[in-house]
Amino acid sequence: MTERNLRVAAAQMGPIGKGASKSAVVDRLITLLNLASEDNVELVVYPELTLTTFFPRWFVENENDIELESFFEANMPSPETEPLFSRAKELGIGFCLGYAELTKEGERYNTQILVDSHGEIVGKYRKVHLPGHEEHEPWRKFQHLERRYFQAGDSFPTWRTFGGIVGMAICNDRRWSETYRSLALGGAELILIGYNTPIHYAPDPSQDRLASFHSRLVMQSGAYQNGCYVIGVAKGGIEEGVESLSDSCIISPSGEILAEAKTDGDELIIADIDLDICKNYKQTIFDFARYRRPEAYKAITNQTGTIPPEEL
Ligand code: CDT
Repeated sequence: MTERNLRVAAAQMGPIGKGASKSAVVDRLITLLNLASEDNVELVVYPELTLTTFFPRWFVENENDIELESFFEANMPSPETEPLFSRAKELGIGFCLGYAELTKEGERYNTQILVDSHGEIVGKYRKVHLPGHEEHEPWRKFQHLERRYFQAGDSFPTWRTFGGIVGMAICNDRRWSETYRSLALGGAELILIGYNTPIHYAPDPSQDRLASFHSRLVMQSGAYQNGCYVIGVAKGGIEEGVESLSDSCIISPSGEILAEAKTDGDELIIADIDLDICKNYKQTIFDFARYRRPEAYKAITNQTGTIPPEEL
C-alpha cells in the first residue's frame, strides 16, 4: 500500500478578551506557527472565530454598531492578518483559520479558510449549522446570538490539496452526522473543525457535565463512520467570564484519538497521519458505492423536523 503522509497540528487557543487587538492575537498565532515549524508540521489548524473574542455571547441591537463591525473581516488577508500569511508562506506551512466574514454585498458569515503552503487561499467554508437564537434572551447567563449575526452557508465543499481531499466544518456542524457524510460523499479524507463551545448550555444545563464527552463522541464517530481523519480545535478556557471547552484533538479513521490537548490555553498538538489509512475504512465496511442505500434515506433531504406516525 502507498503512503500519503502529512504532519498536522491543532493550534488550540486560550481565551481572547474583548479588548485584545487582532494584531496581538496574530502574534499568538505566529508563536504557535513557529513551534509547528520546529517540528516540521505541514498544516496548522486554528479555531472558529480565531481573531476575536466569541462575540455572539453579547446582544447588540444595531447591526451597524461599530464594535460589532470591528469583529468582522472585509478582506482576507487584512492588514492585521497579513503577517500570519507571510510567516506561514516563509515557513512553507499551510493553515486553516476561522473568522467572521463580511462580504462586499454586506453578508456576514462564520467562515473558515484553508491556505496552502504557498500562502494561497485554496478553500473557503461558511458555517451551515448556526446554533443559538436570534433575539436577546435576558434569562440566559450569556447569549448565543450566532443566528442574529450570521447567515448560514449552504454547502460542504471539498478540495484536492495537501496530498489528499480536505473538507471543513465549524463548531456546531460537528454535532450533525450530515456534515461528515456530506463531506465524505465529496471524498473528504481530512476534516478540519474549529470550535468555541461554552460548557454551560442554557436550554438544558444537565448537558454541561457532558460537554467534553459529547464533543469527542461526535467527532470520533464522524471520523470512523466516514473513514476520515478529523482535527478538532478549540478556543477554550474562561473568556470574558464564560468557560469554554478545550479538549482539542486529532482523530484517526479508526475513531481513535492520536493527539489531545492537555491545557486550557494556547497549545500545539501534533500527529503524523497517512491519508491512505482512510481506504481501510472507505473500501471495506464503509464502501459507500457498494453499501449505501440513498433510496431509503429520502427523509434526510426531504424534511427537516420529525414526522412521527399518527397517534392511534
Ligand atoms: N460555536 C458553536 O457553534 N457553539 C455551539 C454551542 C452550543 S449551541 C448554543 C456548539 O455546538 O458547540
